[in-house]
Amino acid sequence: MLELNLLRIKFMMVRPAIVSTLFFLAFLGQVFIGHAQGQGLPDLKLSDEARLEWDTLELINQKAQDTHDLPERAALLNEFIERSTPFAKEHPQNLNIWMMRAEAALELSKPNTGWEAGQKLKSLGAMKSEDRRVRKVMALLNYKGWLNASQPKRPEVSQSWENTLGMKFVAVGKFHVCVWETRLRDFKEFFNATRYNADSNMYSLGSGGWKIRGNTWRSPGFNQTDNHPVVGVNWSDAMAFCEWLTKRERAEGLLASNQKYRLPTEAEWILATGLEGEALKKFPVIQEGQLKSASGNYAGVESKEGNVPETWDFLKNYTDGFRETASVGSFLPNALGVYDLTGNVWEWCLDSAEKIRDVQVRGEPKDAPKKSEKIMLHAQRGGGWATSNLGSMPLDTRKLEVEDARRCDLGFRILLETAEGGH
Ligand SMILES: [Ca+2]
Repeated sequence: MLELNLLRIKFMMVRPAIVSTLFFLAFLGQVFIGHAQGQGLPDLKLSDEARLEWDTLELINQKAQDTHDLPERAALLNEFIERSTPFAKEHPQNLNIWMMRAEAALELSKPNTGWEAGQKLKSLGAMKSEDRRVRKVMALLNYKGWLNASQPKRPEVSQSWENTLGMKFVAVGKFHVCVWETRLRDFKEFFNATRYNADSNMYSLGSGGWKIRGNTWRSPGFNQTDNHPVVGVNWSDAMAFCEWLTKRERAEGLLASNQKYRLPTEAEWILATGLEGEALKKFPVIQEGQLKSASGNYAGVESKEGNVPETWDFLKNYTDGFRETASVGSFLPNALGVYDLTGNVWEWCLDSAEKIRDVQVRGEPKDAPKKSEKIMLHAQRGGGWATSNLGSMPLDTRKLEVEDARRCDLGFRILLETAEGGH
């Protein structure tokens, strides 16, 4: 009996501790759940309509957090940013909305949205907050350089520019040209955002020569890192990439309405070489039938070790060390700071040319008269890793091909155009 009483006394003594522990755990749970749902931060009283809109926005955001499908997540976060814009404008004192916009902007790499959210969060005292989530967001905005006092700049004439994909551009006259060929990482961003299908009819090299082997830009028949140039994309794929990127950066307010990405014309491509006239014929330097060393990534001796036919033609006295593509910028840039205009991958240009070709009428015997048809060709410049013909290397040479051609030595470079007018 005494023992039982003692136990009871002990229990009486520890009971307050148990109760307070339970309260504490419940409190932690609230905080945790609150954070997981994007809440847990001070909020202002909202009208019924605004509350409903807030719940809807939170639902979209939560759906984004719940999905593991990256393009779907990006689409939902984009939808969240778009839909929350009027709410944020009407409730500028609402810390929650700016936190969620900042987080979405960080994930989607949207500097303008991130900059705006950062400014609002600062004015709402976020710099002094002890909340870990707020501190983390502020640190990330700071790390990205989005907390600076001035708004992110648009590309300006004669100044270099880096876009939201981290593609670097130099100013050449009135336009900006990308210093690199479009990288695999850039095209992946496009694919992830749009699920654009560029998968069919790609010609790749193998022991039987150039054939359609079911390879794609993701898997061109050799290894590529994210910094290698994308290959196996046709003219329309390149144009679609430019259109997507223009739309994305205009929506961000980074491009003016008169600025857009596109393929360079051949004339613009030549301007990017920094050379003109006869000088174009003399570059890359070929002396006594041999290519000067370190001229670029062409089909040197190393290319023979790749997946190529036995009769593979290669440059017997040239070795550049890259069996297939080289990561962009592996060779020295030209005087304007542009890389790989000689070699690595052929680059699509905007220019087109019509051609009449004779085709056999289906079902007719081989010696029957052929039918003439008009086809549209597009220009390519620069030579590639599979090029061994010295005649097609000089900067003034062009190659014409149908727009749906996809090859494992063919990619593209983009430029940013600024037309007259606009705002
Ligand atoms: Ca090579």
